[in-house]
Amino acid sequence: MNRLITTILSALIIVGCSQRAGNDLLWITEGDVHVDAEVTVDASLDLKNDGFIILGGPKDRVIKARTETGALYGKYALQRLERTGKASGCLDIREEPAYERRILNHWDNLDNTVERGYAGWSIWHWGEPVPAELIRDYARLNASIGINGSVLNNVNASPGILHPDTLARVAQIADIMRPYGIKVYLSVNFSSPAALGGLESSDPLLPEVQQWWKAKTDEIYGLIPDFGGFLVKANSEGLPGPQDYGRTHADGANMLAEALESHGGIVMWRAFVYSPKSPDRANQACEEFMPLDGKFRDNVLIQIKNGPVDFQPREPFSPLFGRMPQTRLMAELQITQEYLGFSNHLVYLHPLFKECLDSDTWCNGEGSTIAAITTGKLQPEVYSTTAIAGVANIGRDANWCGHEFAQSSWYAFGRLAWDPSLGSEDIALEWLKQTFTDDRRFTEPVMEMMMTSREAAVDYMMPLGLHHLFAWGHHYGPEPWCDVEGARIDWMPRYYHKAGKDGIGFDRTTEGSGNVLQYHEPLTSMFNSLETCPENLILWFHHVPWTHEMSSGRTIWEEICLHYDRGIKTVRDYQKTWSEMKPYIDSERWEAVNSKLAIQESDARWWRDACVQYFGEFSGMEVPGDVEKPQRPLSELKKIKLDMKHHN
Ligand code: GCV
Repeated sequence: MNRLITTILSALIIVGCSQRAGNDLLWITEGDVHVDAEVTVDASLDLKNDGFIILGGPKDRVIKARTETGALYGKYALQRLERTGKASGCLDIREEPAYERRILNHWDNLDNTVERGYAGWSIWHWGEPVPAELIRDYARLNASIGINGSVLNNVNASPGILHPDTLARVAQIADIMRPYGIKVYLSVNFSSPAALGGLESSDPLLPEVQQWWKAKTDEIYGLIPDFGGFLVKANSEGLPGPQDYGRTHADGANMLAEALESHGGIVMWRAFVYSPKSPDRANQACEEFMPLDGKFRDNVLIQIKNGPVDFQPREPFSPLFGRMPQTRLMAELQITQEYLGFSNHLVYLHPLFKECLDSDTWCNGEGSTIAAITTGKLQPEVYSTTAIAGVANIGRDANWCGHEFAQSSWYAFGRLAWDPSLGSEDIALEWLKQTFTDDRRFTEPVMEMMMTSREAAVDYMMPLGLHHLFAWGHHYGPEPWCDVEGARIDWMPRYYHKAGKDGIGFDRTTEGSGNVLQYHEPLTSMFNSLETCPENLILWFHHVPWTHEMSSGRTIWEEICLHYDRGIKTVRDYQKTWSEMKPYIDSERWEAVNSKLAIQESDARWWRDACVQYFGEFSGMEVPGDVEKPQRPLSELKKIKLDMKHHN
């Protein structure tokens, strides 16, 4: 299938809208009344941001909005209702987005590789003719789920992104996306004044550096009047930042914020930092950022990954969310499956995203969830703007995301950013009906697969709070034994599980790294005590003997074995279910998913074989009789070298 046709099919698949094809894809632009409704745009309407109202029955349907983009969202919403069989009666709907800025972060490089991207080259086609149709389709897909911002390039940013030639290209992309309500943002390299501008330093307190950023920002707004702002990764993983000059994150962020302020732009300053000297990586963001609370300008948001380490299959929420009450915070979720089997594994991520946003930080008593904090509900006076980011899983692959079901996590991110209270099941069903069929013989069993898939991945990769058992670098398969010669201690996976003859798990209690103290009560006490710590995080917070008795009455060793076994069996159940789904969808997509499930099942066994045998050597205990035994010897598994570069 050629790219154009598959692009169109995919577009129809995700938004589930018009059945028309070809250039008709532009049906949703202003003036095109595809939905059977009277559309009114009235700036005086009492609606927040790009909200909308849908009223009336099928014969007298009305969509009202304050903005053109709001009207567009109303049309998409009505089409979604039509396609999912919910538009037959009289509607009385009023929707306003929970977050003002709903942003995809692309980790795309100017050489068209995508860091942690598993769906092919960058869709921006840097250095090649602008793929206008492709970008239009991308924009339309995003608009259909309410996404209104795209950071085009990798947070590991090349100074070259701010070169005038590149900016001209960025402006072309912005022009294509504007009719769909999507603003363009850029990741910037903190040393750009020196690296690109030829200045001697990039010290944020030097007037010439401030002037350089101001001039550069003015240049960008000259080309892109609605430019969204900058995303910055600074003093993290070797990238430059204000600390190189003895300055703070606040000094750096505020300098950029000042340059953007008069244009209405924002700075999203990432809290993903860790210093090799600090004993617990999970402590480091709080240690570095808490002292800066209240010191950031109004147009700065601190962008925090959902967990304190790095997008693991399960982490507790990052305690930083509850520790900066005077600062605007936003969550960074990862849609691309860096630690979840790339685009080979079927893992529907809405449950993971929702687990984070629903987490109660207790920073202001019960109900201080991450959603309540970051949507500004808890402290409206602090939140002059609100935002949420998802690291994109999009590339040039015909199906956009590498796995047919990986689209569902892109879709889910957009729906969640619009309304974090929506349930995982509702979104999965919506997506299935629009993407495949509304035949219940298909949607019911397949939704069950989607709904259990995140937990299955946790089971067969890193159950019970285990984390970062990957080889350094590729983050695909298991290497709990991984020691990188000369590597810094905190990059060694053994550092994270601490398995030894005495037991397993990372002691983050008050007797250990003290990480529990970064949470508010009653969470500190709950995580600190072995009796009350949730078992699905036990090895995150505690180091326990192999014989530690779990609530099931079994030992932790037995539970580890059982979880790996359960993960494999769940994937086998998916294979069985999927084999029965053939009659309901086209053979091409059926085959594609089927072959990926075979990889997933084999990978799940690989994880089990590696982890159970490796940990078994420490525990000295036998695999329980009621689980399948590991198959491939450890010596063989240790020889597996994945041919994958750090980038892509
Ligand atoms: C973009 C992890 C990933 C890196 C990523 C980094 C980050 O370390 O492995 O690829 O870099 O997080 O989020 O900045």
